[in-house]
Amino acid sequence: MLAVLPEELRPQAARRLAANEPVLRRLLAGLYGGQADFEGWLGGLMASLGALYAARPAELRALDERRAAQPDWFLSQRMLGYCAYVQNFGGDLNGVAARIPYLQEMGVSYLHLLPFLRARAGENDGGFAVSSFDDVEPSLGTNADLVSLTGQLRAAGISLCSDFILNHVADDHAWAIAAKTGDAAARAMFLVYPDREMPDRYERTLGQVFPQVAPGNFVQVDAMGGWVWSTFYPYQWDLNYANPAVFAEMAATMLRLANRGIEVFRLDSTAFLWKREGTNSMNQPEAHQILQALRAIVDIVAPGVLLKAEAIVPTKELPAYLGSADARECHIAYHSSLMAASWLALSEQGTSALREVIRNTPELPPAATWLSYVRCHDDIGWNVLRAEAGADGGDANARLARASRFFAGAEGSYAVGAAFQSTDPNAAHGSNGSAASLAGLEAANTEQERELAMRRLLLLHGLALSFGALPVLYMGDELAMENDYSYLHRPQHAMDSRWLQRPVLDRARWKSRDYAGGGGGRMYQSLLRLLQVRRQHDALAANAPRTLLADAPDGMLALARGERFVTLMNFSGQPQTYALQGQWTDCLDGGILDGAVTLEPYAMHWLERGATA
Ligand code: OTU
Repeated sequence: MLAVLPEELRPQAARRLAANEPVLRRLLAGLYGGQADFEGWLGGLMASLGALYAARPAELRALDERRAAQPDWFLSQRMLGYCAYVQNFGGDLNGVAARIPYLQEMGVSYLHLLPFLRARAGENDGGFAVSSFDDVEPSLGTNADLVSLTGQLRAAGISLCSDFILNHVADDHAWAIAAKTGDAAARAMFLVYPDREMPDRYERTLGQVFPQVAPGNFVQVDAMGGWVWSTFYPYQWDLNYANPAVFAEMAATMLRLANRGIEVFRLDSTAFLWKREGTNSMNQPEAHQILQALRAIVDIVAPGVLLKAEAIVPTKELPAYLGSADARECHIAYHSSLMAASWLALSEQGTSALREVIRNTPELPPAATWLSYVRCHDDIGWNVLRAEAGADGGDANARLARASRFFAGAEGSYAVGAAFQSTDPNAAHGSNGSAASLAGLEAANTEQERELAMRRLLLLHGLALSFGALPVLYMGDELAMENDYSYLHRPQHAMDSRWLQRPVLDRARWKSRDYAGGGGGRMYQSLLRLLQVRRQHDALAANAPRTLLADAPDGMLALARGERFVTLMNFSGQPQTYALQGQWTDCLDGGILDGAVTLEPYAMHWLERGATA
């Protein structure tokens, strides 16, 4: 690798190699050491990494050095994420650049743009079926627009996060096209079986992500002469990571994107990277080894880049994605259990499962954090909560199915949403709908109902913002945007109710966001206040200590952040009382509290010790 680098980069590269190459070699030997000519393959990989190192723009290399010197830079309470579809937020990449002042108004320092690389023609799962990782989707802009956007964002103190969909490619990706024409090397990038024997054996223990619209995990493809592994939609073909060529190609692909200025990669569907008969082929040890190898590569070539694991898996499986002090993996991981449990708590008006999730959330290694969120482009998946929902000895499935019905608006609930991928009212898969609609704003008829819905929205955001994580807002939620039903008229989307929560930014709401009287402005102004207070308190940093206060009533969640900061959250429709020790100041309204404090339905307090106002 050093040989392909220019002289002036060699000392730095030598240092990084000394620190990371032994780890990388061990991991790759574990995965691929049995292959013919492993050493030759590894040499080729290192040379390709060297070329990408040499091609890394100077500005990004400088960023790498700054961040390597301060590896916990992203744990600050001043970090705030925002997630949007390019087309819905700005129309195209240049339109997103034009919205940078809006992002700055909120204090955003991290922007996750949902898939914007060239997507499959026709249906493409909202861009999650990628046909070329090296080109921007033409309807969203050009590669030059991407480089320009990353530069403008960086100048504004905002890191661009891009999905890196490494588990699968579209069936019109160059590899898939070549495989269909009989190219053996391309075929080996995928998992192909001539008949149903192996698929049937695997299926015995596999789950299903989209049981309704894409049942099964294999698709019959005549041009391939058999069955192709496709965990998600049939046009999303899983890559075969047992083939070292897949690893080498995908590692280089990621670094080419990094060299365009992408600073964070959302590693999509990481749990599925390795298949093993007799298991659900999720969270396999090899999947972690692949991620750790990618991390070692990033630490050598682009240490300013962050890796974020999207693994929607049970709480106990999550910490592994953040590695340990001596096995570095991803820097960030979605805490989908915390997110789902906060909605469950609303539906139950009780926090027992949410507390169980928090108890199951371990301390993290240094320079790693959870990602907290209220909503995202996907459904609220209930299955991740099975352990916590059954912890009281009850029927977890029945409990989660109840939540699913609640958010579909059944049983007199205030929510307007849809159950996802399940027609069985006694089974739980996921729930769709925008935060505002699920929290009751769409169904609200009276000022009182609107007030309660607004409080629920702020409560969930308050938890995400005060938990100790990198919080990410989902576009539209800051303006309390409601469900978008237009997908029902688009044949390629009509069967996938996740489109309920993928609206185009409402210009009218956006324009009147300063006017606290309207629905959008009221949410926006209250949220801005929370964001402002959060930035001021280093007790709210991702890595500052967190304690669950066990003496709060079941309808409430009380979290201490260090000795001087407490958040009290009422998840129920009844007033709840909590006995404070000593004097506290409400950071949101300046009020002084002492002794027993009663929270109105769905109310929240962020308290700082002492009378500091
Ligand atoms: C991810 O999601 C993406 O976020 C989805 O938008 C994509 O459809 C999918 O991958 C395929 O690329 O299981 O851990 O239940 O939570 O599909 C990865 C729906 C996933 C999603 C699920 C998910």
